[in-house]
Amino acid sequence: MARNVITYGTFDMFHVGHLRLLQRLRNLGDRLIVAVSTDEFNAAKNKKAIIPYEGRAEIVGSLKIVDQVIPEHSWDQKAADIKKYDISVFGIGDDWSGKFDHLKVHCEVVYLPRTPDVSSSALRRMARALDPEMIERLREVHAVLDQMVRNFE
Ligand code: C2G
Repeated sequence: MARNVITYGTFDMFHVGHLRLLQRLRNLGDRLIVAVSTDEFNAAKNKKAIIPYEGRAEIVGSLKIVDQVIPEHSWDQKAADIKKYDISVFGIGDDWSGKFDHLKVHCEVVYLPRTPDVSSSALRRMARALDPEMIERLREVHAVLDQMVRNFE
């Protein structure tokens, strides 16, 4: 019987932390299903991804270690997904440690160590800082501060 593994996430600005997690999860079974958070669900998570759902799903789905991508619409779909896709293992990073123990009645639940020093939120901050409009605004602020200093001299 195939051991199907499932995980859930936003996977914005796909990076090596996401990749290593998916690789470790894939090695726990024969098939890996990834539920990618929709943009609407991200709003419920108070997350604003830089990359829209379609792009995030396409990137995750392009990985040879990922057998199927489904949308994650809500917090409450996991139990139904586990039944629908005949899941043996639910896995996620240990920033969620303990949060999904209620799924243990349906399947194994594993929390895997996150990859340190990389995060989508840091990449989002960098992307925003490099945004040309932001740089223009910073230039204007700098000019005003410069003028203020000159006024005091
Ligand atoms: N991750 C990781 N190492 C990092 C960053 C992320 O192992 N440096 C893992 C997270 O622990 C998570 C997965 O990569 O298991 C996806 O991370 P996010 O996109 O931040 O997922 P999140 O927004 O936490 O969504 O219902 C569950 C939620 O949808 C999880």
